[in-house]
Amino acid sequence: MKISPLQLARYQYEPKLPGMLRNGISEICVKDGSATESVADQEKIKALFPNTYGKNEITFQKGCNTSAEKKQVVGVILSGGQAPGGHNVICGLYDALKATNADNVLYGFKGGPSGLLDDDYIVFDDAYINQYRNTGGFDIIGSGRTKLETEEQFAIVAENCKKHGITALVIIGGDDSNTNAAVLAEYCAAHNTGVQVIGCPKTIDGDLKNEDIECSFGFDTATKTYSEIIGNIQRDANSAKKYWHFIKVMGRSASHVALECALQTQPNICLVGEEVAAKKMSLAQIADYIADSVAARAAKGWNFGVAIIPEGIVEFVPEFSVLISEINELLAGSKADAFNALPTWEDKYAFIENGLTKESMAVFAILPVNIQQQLFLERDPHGNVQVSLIESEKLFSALVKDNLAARKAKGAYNGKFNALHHFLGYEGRCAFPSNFDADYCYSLGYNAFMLIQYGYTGYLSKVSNLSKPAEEWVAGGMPITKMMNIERRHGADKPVIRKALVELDGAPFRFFEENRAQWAVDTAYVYPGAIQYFGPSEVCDTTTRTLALEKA
Ligand code: FBP
Repeated sequence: MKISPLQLARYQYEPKLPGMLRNGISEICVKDGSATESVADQEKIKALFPNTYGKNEITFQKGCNTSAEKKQVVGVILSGGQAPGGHNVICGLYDALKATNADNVLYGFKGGPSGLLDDDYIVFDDAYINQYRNTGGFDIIGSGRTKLETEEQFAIVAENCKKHGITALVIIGGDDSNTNAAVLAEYCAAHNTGVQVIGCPKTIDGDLKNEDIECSFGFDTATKTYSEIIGNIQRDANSAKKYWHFIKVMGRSASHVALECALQTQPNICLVGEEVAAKKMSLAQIADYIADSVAARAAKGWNFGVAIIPEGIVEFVPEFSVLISEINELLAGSKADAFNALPTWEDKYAFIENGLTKESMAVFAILPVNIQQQLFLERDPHGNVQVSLIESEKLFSALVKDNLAARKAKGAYNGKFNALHHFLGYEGRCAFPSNFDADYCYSLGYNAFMLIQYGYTGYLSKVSNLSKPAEEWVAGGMPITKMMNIERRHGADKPVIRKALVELDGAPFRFFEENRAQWAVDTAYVYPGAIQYFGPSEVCDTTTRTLALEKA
């Protein structure tokens, strides 16, 4: 296999651990913190997790290692979408495990949670691990989105662990995967399987965070990668001065990625789904807001600009989410077959017109035809519209175009509007991890092993104080149940980790809000450039604006 010079150079990078984990395994001990409560619904969560609820938070510190000496056999999986740094979590876990006892063994289950069910695995050794140090991607063992949530599945997992003598599992995933890790931990404790379960917080979306988990890994690298491209596009726009670029960025639900990219690049427009929902903005109002910027810039002779659109935006537009539920209802069960059998789009349109309420039909009618058709093309396994596949960047540019045409007809606008569209998603998920993500992930993995070694289960590997240099980071663990509440999912009450949405009274959004009016009309672009791996610390090691503002 041919290896790029950068990959070779990255093999030599030594990820930085928190100071307290640097003294060698024999000098890491536990400092007990206080007992925890779930963020809400305490009684219900406690009843559902009788064996793992309410445990103490812990931190590690320098001191004599008092953990039991026993051979450890550990399994690990990657779960969900790729996020830069996943390989380093496994490398950190492996290094801590081997440093503790050379006879310890690490199994990697392939293809995500399904690997645990199918008993599809590899056993890591130095040669294999070394090929993946400080690299992007999840290809070390692959990932998948199978959900581990039923008792039958847990029994299979326990059986497979028993077969290999595995006494601990590390689940590297987002909010859903860590919710399932907590349920699995409870199952294992209740059934005396002898298997500990530890989670690690992953997702580029940045929506697995709270007062304890300052950020999920991958968010730093992904947003830097997108911001580099957005900056490049801004510079092109400012050079050619003839296009408006509508750039959709990933983030299935929350708008953290869009907001962080806006903080890094200062575009003319950035929509934030959480604000749209809070203000109950309609599609027409959003289009009007963007068109105001286009018109103001056109008045200065600038017929160019950049707008960032979060992937999950449409679900935050109240009238659009009502439309989606009505469409889901309209095509429920066998009705979808009747719809699909209709020969022409005109016939289908009449069917839709007949089935939607007057209000939803009014929303549907203003959508460009390609978006209307997208709403009826792609369905998920439950038969629902796949909102993330809607080309919202094209939707909003089309609505803005109509809005500007109406202004032109009234003599209120005299500019040009040529739009180009981009979707930045997969480009960022497997980038070489930034130094921050390389260090953070390695520390999460290393720390996960320390939690295992000290016998914890149902805990999330926690590394905090992240806006400071790695030397000052704080390593420890937090019971996953602390992050849980009860939510309605698929018609039933479920204990889940609460998803972190953008807080409109939080410092990152407030900073954006204070500046965006100026960014909308001026050309205040910032060009972050590519992620740098070697060079001065302020260029290579600084993390996100979101974290800096939150911790300022
Ligand atoms: P996770 O929540 O699993 O980390 O995945 C997030 C994400 O990258 C979203 O931003 C995006 O909507 C989605 O995955 C895409 O999923 P897929 O890889 O299945 O196409």
